[in-house]
Amino acid sequence: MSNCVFITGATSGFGLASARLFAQHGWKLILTGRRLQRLAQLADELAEHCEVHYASLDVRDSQQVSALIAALPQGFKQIDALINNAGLALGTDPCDKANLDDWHTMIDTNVTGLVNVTHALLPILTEQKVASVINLASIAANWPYPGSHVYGASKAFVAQFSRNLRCDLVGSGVRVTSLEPGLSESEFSLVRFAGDQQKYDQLYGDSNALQPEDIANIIYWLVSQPAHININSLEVMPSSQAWNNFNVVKHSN
Ligand code: NDP
Ligand code: 8X3
Repeated sequence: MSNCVFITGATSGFGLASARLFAQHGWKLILTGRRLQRLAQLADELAEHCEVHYASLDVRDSQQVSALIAALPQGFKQIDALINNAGLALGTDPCDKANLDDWHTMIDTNVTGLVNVTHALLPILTEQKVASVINLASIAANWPYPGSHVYGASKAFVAQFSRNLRCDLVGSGVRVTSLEPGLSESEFSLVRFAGDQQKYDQLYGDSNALQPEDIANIIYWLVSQPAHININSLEVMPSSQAWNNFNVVKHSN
């Protein structure tokens, strides 16, 4: 019987690349995201490799999450891996110029949404002999940078939530990983820059950023580890990225 993976945010970037990779390996896919048409196209593309179930889902809505899981069709009720990937950053302005609605949206999606999906799927995951939860945190969970404020803090939640889940799930067969990527080229920055293609091109041009396929490979590797191994956290940057100096502001009289 094939394994089954549940992916949030499968319409783009890491989630979409993971769907393609897991399909190549013959996994059953449960693909979710808000853009239903993209999910339908992806399901069409992958149907020759594997069985696919897809459904529109806004992770912020806990009732939608539980209704979707209660309505999973036969053959998709046993889930071996959850990729908690749906998430976003909005804006790069400093905290005193940031928009409060953007802060709420990031918290609602990256924190509440991830918690909603995890809580709803844990009863299924813990029924499996071996299962994996891969939570998409970020380098922003570990390292501060200007303009990261709520985004980075929401990802720090994801990283710590992952460790705390491990404490309760130890011995259950459910492994949990906080995956913490750095600069990666996807629609992520188009969303963050409110669709500004020029800013997007400036950020990624010649940067040799990580690609969604790189992250998908890492996710597949994590999930494929033998049952006795739990990778607690994995931080990954492109070789072209590193930390910068501490900032010192000098005041002259
Ligand atoms: P993309 O913007 O390409 O993909 C984000 C996905 O999240 C989309 O499929 C989107 O689907 C989904 N999503 C957003 N909001 C919701 C919501 N409310 N409900 C359901 N789905 C939602 O970004 P990436 O693939 O790059 O990012 C994936 C994850 O990785 C995010 O959590 C991000 O924070 C994290 N990350 C990204 C990095 C990067 O540099 N790109 C680096 C480190 C971490 P839809 O709009 O159809 O709902
Ligand atoms: C995305 C990586 O550095 O833009 O999580 O915060 S970063």
